[in-house]
Amino acid sequence: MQRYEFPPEFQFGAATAAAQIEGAGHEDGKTDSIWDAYCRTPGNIIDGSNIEVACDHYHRMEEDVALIKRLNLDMYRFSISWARVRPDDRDFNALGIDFYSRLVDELLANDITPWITLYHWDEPRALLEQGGWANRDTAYRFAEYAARVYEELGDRVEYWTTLNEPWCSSFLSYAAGIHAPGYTDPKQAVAAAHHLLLGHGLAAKEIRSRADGKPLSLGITLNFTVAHPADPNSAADHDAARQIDGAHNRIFLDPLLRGSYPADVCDDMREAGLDRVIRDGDLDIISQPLDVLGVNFYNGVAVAGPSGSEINSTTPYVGAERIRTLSRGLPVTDMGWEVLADDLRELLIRLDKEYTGPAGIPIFITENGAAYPDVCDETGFVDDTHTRLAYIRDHLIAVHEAIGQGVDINGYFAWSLMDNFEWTFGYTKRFGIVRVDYETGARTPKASAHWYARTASRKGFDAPA
Ligand code: GBH
Repeated sequence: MQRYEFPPEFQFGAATAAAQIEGAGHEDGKTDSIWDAYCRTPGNIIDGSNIEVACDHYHRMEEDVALIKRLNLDMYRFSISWARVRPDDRDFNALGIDFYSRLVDELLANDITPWITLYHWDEPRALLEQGGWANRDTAYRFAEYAARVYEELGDRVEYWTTLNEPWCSSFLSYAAGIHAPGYTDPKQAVAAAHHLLLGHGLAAKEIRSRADGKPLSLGITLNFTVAHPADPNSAADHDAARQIDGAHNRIFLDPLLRGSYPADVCDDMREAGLDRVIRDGDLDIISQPLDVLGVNFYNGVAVAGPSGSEINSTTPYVGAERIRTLSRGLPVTDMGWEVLADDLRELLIRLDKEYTGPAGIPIFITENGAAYPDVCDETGFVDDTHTRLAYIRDHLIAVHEAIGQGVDINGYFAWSLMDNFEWTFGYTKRFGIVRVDYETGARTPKASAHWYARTASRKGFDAPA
C-alpha cells in the first residue's frame, strides 16, 4: 500500500447543478429555463423524463447540507438557476434569491465553504426567444444577473464561477444539437462561444467592482479533453488532435488567459464566422484577471483524421466534422467514456506549463467522476468499490502526482454529490457518490461516499502501489 497525502490546505468537495437536482420547476415564481422547455419535446430526453421534481433538493436543502456535513466535505459547489432568480429575464424574484441565501447560511452554519457557479446551462427560456447565446445581448443580460446575485450573496461567499463548461453551452447546444436548445448551426455555435466568453468577462468586471475588499476568488470552469493522435505516425491524426484541442480547450483558454483566439482555431472556424462576431475591445473584457481556473475532466480521446478506419463516435466539432474518435481499448464508464487517469495528470501538467503557471493562478478540479450501472441492495446501498470509487481514487492519484510535479492545485470536487438528472440521458446515468431513490427521494451514501468522507477528513488515503 502507498500513502497519498494531500497538503493540509487542500480542499475536498462535491459538486451539483441547479437544473440537475433542485426540481420545484415552477414554484415560488420560477418559470421555464431552456431545459424545462427542452424536456417537453418528445425524443429529447432518452427516458422521457423532465426536471420538474429532479432530486427535490429545493425542498430537501437542509437534509442535503446535513449529508454534505456527514461526508466531512470542506466545500460544496452548486449553481444558481438564472430562471429562478430572474424569471423570464424580467424582475428579480425575492423568493428565488432567498432559497440560495438560506442555502449559503446553512452551509456556513455547518462550516462548509460555498462555491457558487452562476451559469450551469439553465437560462430563462425568454432569453432563447431572443436568440439565446447566439445573441450578443445575452452576455449583457448575464452580467446584470451576475451583479445582482453577487450583491445578494457576496457578503458571505468568496468563491465565484461565472460559467460552467462554455463548450457545452455553445458547441454541444447550438451545433451538435445534443443539449438545449438542440440547434445544429455552426454559425450560431461559434457566436454563442464568443458571447459566453464576453458574458464571463462582463460579469467578472461587475463582480470585481463590487468586492470592495471582501475576499474574492473569481474564476470560470472549462471542460477539457486530452486529444491523442490515434496513430502517432500519422500527420492527419496529429492534425485531428490539434483541431480537437483547439475546439475544446484553446478556444476558451487563449482568450481568457492570453487575450487572443489561437490563429489555427480562427482558421478552422472561419467558415462558421468566428472572426465576424468579435468586436473591438471584446478580448480586453474577456481577458479579465482570474483568481482561479476550474478544471472539469472526465476523459481523453484518441482521434483520427480523414484516412483512419473504424468510426465509433460522431461528436460533431465545428470546423472538424471529419474527425473520428477511435477506441483505445480502455475500460469505459456507463457513458462510454474511456477511463485513463494519466490523461488528467498530463492535462494538469500542460495547463500549468502553458497557461495557469505563467499567469500565476491556482487550479481547482471543479468536476471529476463517473457514471456506472449501479446495483443496490435492499437498504439502497451500492458497493461501487471497483467502479466509481476506483475512478475517483485513480484520478486523485493523478492530481497528487501533478501536485508533486509542482502544479498549483488547491482542491477537488467529486461529480456528483448525488445521482441526478443527466441532461439528455435523464435519470438513466448515475454519477452520484450518494444514491438517490427517485421513488422515495431517499439518499444513501455509496461505498465511494464512505471512502471519500474518510479521504476528506484525513486529507489523503492509502492505495495499492
Ligand atoms: C459535465 O459535462 C457537466 O458539467 C455536468 O452537468 C454533467 O452532469 C457531467 O459532466 C456528467 O456528464 O467525445 O464521447 O469522449 C460533461 C462534459 C463533454 C464530458 C463531452 C465528456 C467528451 C465525450 N462532457 N466529453 S466523448
